[in-house]
Amino acid sequence: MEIVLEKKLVITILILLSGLLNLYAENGHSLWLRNQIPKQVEVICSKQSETLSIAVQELKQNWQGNPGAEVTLSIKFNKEIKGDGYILDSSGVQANTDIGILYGVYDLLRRQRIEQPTKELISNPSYEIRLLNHWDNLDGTIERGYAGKSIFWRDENEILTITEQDKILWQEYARANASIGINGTVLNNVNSSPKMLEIKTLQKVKAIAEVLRPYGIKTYLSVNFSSPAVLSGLKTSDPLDSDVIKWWKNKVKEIYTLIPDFGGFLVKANSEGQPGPQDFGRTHADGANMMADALKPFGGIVMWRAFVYSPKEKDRAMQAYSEFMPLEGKFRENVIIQVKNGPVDFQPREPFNPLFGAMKKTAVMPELQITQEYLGHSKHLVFLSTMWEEFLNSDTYHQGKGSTVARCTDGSIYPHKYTAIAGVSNIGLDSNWCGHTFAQSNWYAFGRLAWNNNLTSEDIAAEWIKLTFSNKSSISDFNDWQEHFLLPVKKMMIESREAAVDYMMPLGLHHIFAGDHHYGPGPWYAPPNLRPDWTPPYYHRADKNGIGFDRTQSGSNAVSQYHEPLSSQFNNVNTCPEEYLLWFHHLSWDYKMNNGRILWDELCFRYENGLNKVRGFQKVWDKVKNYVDEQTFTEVQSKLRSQCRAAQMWKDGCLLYFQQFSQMPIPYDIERPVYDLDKLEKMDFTKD
Ligand code: BDP
Repeated sequence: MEIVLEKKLVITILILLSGLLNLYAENGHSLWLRNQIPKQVEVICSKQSETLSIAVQELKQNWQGNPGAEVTLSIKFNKEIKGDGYILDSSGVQANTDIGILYGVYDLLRRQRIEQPTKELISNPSYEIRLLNHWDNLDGTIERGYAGKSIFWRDENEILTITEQDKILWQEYARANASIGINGTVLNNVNSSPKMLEIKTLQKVKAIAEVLRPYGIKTYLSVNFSSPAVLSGLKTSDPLDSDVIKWWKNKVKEIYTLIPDFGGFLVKANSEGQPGPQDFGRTHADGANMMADALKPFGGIVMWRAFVYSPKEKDRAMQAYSEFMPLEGKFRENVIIQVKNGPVDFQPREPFNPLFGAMKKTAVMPELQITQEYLGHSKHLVFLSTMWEEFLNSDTYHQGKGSTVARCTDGSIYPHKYTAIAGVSNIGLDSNWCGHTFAQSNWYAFGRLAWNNNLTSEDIAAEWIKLTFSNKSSISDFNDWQEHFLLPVKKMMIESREAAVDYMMPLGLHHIFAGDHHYGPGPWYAPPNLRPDWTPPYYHRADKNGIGFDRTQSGSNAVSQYHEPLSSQFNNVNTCPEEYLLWFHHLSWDYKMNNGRILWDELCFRYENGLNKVRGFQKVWDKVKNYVDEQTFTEVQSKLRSQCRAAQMWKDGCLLYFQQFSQMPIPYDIERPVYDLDKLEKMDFTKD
């Protein structure tokens, strides 16, 4: 008894100390789940399971409500509750499932920490399957990862070496995800190695799955379509070949023997050099259905990606729609077509992919990119929630006004057996998981939106800031903190994506990066041996006459892939929203904008505006020095400096390059460029 008491005392002292130290050093590892000194709570729970024990433990270790309160966790069926949803009321949490209870507990604790009163409420998830996609390779590298190496994979030759430290990290990962409602994870890159399906790799997946399971997280794998041939020496990987069908059936059985709750496969096929059914003269539906049939007896699903394009197509933005619409309705019910938010590729701004809303008879799930491949890696502060909100709220008009992407994918408009949403993860071994403290907000926002696609970015940002930066023990005056920290930081986050669009690719410009790293500016980048659709001039089309990609009826006619009235609206330069102007139109340099400026001048102003915004963010951050721990303060400050340098390079590089075509002066009230174009053209931007 005495020993137990002593232990408790030591732990309390440690927690107290860590609270005090919080302001001075924070490596960000605890994300939005920072320790607080708990108040006492009684938890009543009549059922037992690993998940419920976690729920009880979380309550006891984090309770910030009335001291000595009694909380009941009750699992009883209520038809108002959908899936893993829950009810919060004065007595505690009610749910249909254990994991629903855990989600309710996390919500309850979150509300206590952000001081949001817990009135009686029902919370049901918008999407049934809410997934992170890791683009992690078996050797530990991460495609488009900017926060260190993989938390799952390290060394292909020692795949089965699993340390206690690994397990602790996976558990922390699971807990963070569960706290925001994420319930699935694809453990490896969409450019998948066939070795992923080797038995020893699967044994490692089993070990990971065991750690994730109590937190309600299912594991999924990206698979390589040629696996039967490459891994087992079959003569073909043709999806209609009986040996191939048998191979996948056996493989699936093997997986489920190891991982009984395995989620299913994610497949990138016939895209960017990946193998697929078309290699054998078959369709995407043939390939997806073959796998779906193998998974069906076990309840598994296939997420088949629509990210396809070939150099022969006249407009890359049109290809997903052209290839997939004819297959509409030909997929099994456990196949979901996974579609990136935009028709090209996770650009700072794109209109929504026209497949959303158009595909009715086949389930479609959005794929968002949390890792900032095209938005400044982990160097730029860009809160992506506003971009996702814009996307989810985009009206497709397919079933009349109000047929938003959100409603077309979450089952509100088209009832399908499964609804899902995926986000490409930004997580790595960096101590703060995401490389940039503010990149954690993107992981957080993805989870929150996947749970509730009606949330606003304002609310999500406020929640995240409070959870991440407000340690009650260190804030003496909440009103002061709110005025001088919460509000300015939130404003900066909300404006950050639009700022990035302005300093990188305003007015509908897209994909004008220098090289494959997708970081700095490169409208000039066009090595002669590269596919044209992998070079910026393909997208910006700048010449003496003007700039922009003509996707109108007289151009590529991509506008025709949108439902009316969007199709006509985008087609007509007078009604096309300015943010998509150069996405859909090739316009002369002196085209008159709504505000009376000519296009060239407007472009100059936009770039300048983006840069000035980042300078403003630096000032905002400098002013909050006394409200954050020193480590976070200096790290973010230094990252804002590189973001500012990058914004300057973007502005100078793009304006000086496009000026060669416009032959017009940069307006006098705009700051002169500070970089030379020829230097920028030779620069390796990733080094800064
Ligand atoms: C692009 C990335 C590439 C990915 C590809 C994909 O540059 O690394 O493999 O998307 O989503 O954005 O398959």
